[in-house]
Amino acid sequence: MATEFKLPEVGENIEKATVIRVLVNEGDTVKKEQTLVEIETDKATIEVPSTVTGKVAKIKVKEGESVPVGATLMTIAEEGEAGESRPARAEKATKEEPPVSRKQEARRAEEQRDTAAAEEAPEEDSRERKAAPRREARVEQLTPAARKAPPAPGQTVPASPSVRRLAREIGVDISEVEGTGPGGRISEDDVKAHARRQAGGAPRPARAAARPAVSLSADLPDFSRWGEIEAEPLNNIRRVISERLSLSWQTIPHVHHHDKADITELEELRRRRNAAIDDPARKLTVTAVLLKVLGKLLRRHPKFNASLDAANNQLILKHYCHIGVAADTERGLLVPVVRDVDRKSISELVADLHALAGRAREGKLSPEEMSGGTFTVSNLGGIGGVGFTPIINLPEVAILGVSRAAYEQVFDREGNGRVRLLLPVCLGYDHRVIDGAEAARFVREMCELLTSPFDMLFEI
Ligand code: CAO
Repeated sequence: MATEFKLPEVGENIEKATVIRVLVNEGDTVKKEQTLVEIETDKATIEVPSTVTGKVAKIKVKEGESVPVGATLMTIAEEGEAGESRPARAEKATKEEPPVSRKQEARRAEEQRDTAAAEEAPEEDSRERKAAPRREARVEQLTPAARKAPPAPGQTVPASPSVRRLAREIGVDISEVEGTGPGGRISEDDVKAHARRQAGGAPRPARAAARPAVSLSADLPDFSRWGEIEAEPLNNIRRVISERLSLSWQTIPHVHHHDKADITELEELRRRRNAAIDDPARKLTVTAVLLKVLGKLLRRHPKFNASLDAANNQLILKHYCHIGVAADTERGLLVPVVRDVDRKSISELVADLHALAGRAREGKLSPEEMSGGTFTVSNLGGIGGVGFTPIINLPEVAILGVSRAAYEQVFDREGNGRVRLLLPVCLGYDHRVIDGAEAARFVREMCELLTSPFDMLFEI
C-alpha cells in the first residue's frame, strides 16, 4: 500500500489551492523534503515538499486543477515498504499525523478560541453564545423559509469562525446577514455582499449572493460585436485583490490627505552613502527610510496603528508595529509585511525589505509573511507619477501612498525661490477612526522628519 501525499494546510483560512506545476512523473524516485508540486493559493505560490522517500506510484491531479486542502495529490510507495506490515504502518500513521487531521485539529482549536472569545464578548454576542453548542444541529433543521429570516433571539447564526472574524473586522452584525449556503450557512461572500449593501444603502439585487464579488459579466455588453476579444481568467491573487479592495472602498469612508516632503538633503545623503556600497541588499532605499520614520510615528500616534471593531464598538490598538509594503510583481500586487519596524535599525529594515520584495517577485512569500500588518506603505515613486490616492488595506485604518520625488521651486516668505526635491505623499485614512486634523499632523510630522535627516538621528 502506498502513502497518500496530500495537500497540506498552507495558511489560515486557506481551503483550496490551484496546482501550478507537478514536478515529478509516475515512477520517479523522490526524497523526503523534495518539492513535488507548486501550488498557488489566494496569497502566494508555494512549493510543497514530499513527506517521505519513495517512488511515485500514481499522480492524481493535473496542472491548473483546483484542489481542497487534504486532497490526495499523488500516491508514493515508500522505500522499504514491502517489508512493512499494515499494523506497523497504522502505528506510524498515528505518529505522523496527515495534513487533514492537522487541519481538523486547527479548526477545532479555532472553534474553541471562537467560543472562548464569544464568552468574553459583551452583550451583543450573547444570543450566539448561548446557542453555540447546538450550532450544527440547528443548521440541519433550518427550512428554506427560516433561512431567509434573521435568527430569532436564542438562535445561533450558522457561520464559521473565520467568517465571523471577517464580519467583526468590517463592522457587520452577523445576525443580520442572510446565508446562502446549505441550511442558511453564511459564507465570506454573504458577509461582503451584506457590507456592500449596507455601505451603498442599495436595494438587494436578486442575484447578488450567487454572483462572485468581482464579476460584472451579467451587466456587460457583448464586446465581440465591435471587434475581436479574448477573455483572460483572473488568477487567485487578482481575484483576492479585487475582492479586498472593493470591500475596503465600499465599506470604509476614505479621506485622502496630501502633502510634500522636502527630501533634498536626505537624497544627497542617500546617494553619497549608496555610492560606496556594491551589494544591492545593503543599499539605502527611499522605502526603507519611510519605514524607519513610520515606525516612530505609529508609536507616537497609536490610532493609526489600529483596527476598528465596529460590531463591538471598540478600537483595537496594537502594541506592535508591522508595516505591509506594496510590491509590484508579475503575479500582481503583493503586500509582504516587515515586522517590528519600530524596533529595527535602518540597516535591518533595508535588509528585510530587500529580502521580502525579492521573495514577493519570485512568488515565494508564505501566507504568514503577508499577514498581521498594522499599516501599509505603497511607494510608486520608482515608476513615476505626481500623486495617487491609495485604498486602505482592511482591517487597517490608514495607508501611505508615495509618488515620485521631483525638483520644484519653493519660495520662502520673502519671495526667494530655491529648487528643492519634493516627495509627494498621500495618507488614506478611515474617517470613522481618524480626524482630519490628526491626519494632517501625522503627515506633517513625517514630512519634517524626512526633511531634516540630522534631526531624525535624534528623534528616532
Ligand atoms: N521618488 C523618486 N525616486 C524613487 C522613489 C520615489 N518615491 N522611490 C524609489 N525611487 C527610486 C529609487 O531610489 C531607485 O533609484 P536608484 O536605483 O537610482 O536609487 C529606483 O527608484 C527604484 O526603486 P525601487 O522601486 O526598487 O525602490 P524601493 O526599494 O524603495 O521600493 C518596492 C521597493 C517593493 C516598494 C518597489 O520596488 C515596488 O514594488 N513599488 C511598487 C509598489 C506598488 O505597486 N504600489 C501600488 C499598490 S496599489 O496597486
